[in-house]
Amino acid sequence: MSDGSEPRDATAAADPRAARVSDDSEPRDSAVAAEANIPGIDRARDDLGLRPSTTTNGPPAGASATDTDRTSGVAIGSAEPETRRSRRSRSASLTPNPTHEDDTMTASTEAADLFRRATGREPAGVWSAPGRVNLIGEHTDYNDGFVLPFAISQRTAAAAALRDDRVIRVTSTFSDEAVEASIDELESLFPTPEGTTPAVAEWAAYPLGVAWALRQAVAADGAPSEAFERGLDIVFASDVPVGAGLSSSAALEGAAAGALNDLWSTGLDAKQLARIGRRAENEAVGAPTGVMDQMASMLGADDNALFIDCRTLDANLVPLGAAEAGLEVLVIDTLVKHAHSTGGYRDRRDACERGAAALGAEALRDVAVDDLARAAELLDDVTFRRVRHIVTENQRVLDTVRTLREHGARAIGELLLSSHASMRDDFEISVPELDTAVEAAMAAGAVGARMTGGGFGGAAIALVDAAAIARVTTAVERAFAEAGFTAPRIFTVAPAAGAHRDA
Ligand code: GAF
Repeated sequence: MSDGSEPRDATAAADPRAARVSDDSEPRDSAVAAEANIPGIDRARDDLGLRPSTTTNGPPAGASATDTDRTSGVAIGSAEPETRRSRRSRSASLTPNPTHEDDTMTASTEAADLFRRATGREPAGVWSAPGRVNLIGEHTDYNDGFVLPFAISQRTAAAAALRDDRVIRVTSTFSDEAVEASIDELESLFPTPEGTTPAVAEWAAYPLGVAWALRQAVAADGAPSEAFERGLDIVFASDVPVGAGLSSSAALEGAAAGALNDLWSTGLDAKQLARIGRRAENEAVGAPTGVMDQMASMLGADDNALFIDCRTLDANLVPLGAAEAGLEVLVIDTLVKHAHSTGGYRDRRDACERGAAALGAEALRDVAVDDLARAAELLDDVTFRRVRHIVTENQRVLDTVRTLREHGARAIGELLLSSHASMRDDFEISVPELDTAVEAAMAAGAVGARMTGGGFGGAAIALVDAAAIARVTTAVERAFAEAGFTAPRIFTVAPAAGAHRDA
């Protein structure tokens, strides 16, 4: 819930973009885009031979797992739905437990264990989805641009089973309250009106929002199964840090989507579930994000980054090759919390839309580096710098994909650094802690470093020689101490598998 841990900015109340955000969750037809005046950036993308891909579309989440249990629903508690908004149910007396109780526990085993304690029965299955690190391509996703994230091993798990009634009851290790809503109430709970907070506890707006968006997506074709009319108990546990820029929100959405898709037998594929997760985040939680995080969480794969064209949703695996190059990816979590439902993220999105409109472009994806001279004449200074970040960042993503393929991970350091400078100076989404992390890591010998994620806090990444991890870690810790910052949390990550059914 990197986006949901803090109250939303009331100053965004008048933002008229709710409908547009919803529209954006539908990818545009790549054939249409290709016919219309293919700008240079699209030719560059094509030169990489990266479209379209069918290889990463993915099976329905959990397709390889055993059959869904449709018989285990046992009514628990009174579970009578209330009639108006805010369905915080009685306290489940469960202590928040952000870390696993012992070393052998994973988010998956912890969710299953908590499910048994909360419901007194066995879960029908456990589904999990990872957080992500974005290697490069920041704020380009909602500009129809390019991104290169990878899924990480930290995951959120959902242990779930159908119920005999129509109540969806969600419980988690990050809240001591279970939240429940009837299937029939979802339409009155969502979408969350612009400028207001969700009608349910914000963490619960993610899974209940996914249930709402998923039902909207499939209901047009009629109920796909008898199970679709049944409620569920879903219990979440997670080891994705919240507010660290590692997309705990997409992990929560992905775990919920996997469980609901299997137990309701809706048969959606990974990309469809990614779009449903994004819709939940945009319209149920109220964070105007792009689709990168959900795509990375659903489609990530071991050892690979995922090159995504956010206009078409074409996605191609790109080997990161860090280990082959003797490198590791270090995450430096500044512990400065951010929330994308608050003003800064919306403000950047507004500026991008303003810039695209002034330049007569459908989206900034359609503006090329060569167009920047004209943009400088047309736009005010701030809008121009926002535009320049997006335009150059799109190019950097393409350059990074090419460089990884042709020269390996050790050669992308300069691109990471340029990306950070662009976010610091042009997009202005860095904070002193992130700049200190990048500078200290580089001074201690990192190959490259940049902030990752939406900015205004969260984490930086550094590409570091495996043998230099301790040195760089110590140098960053020392720099934080000297600056009087809270000590950061530093750990390594590697590309890991996307969402799947665990049990
Ligand atoms: C957050 C959002 F959720 C993404 O959609 C993306 O815009 C990112 O910030 C910035 O690249 O993670």
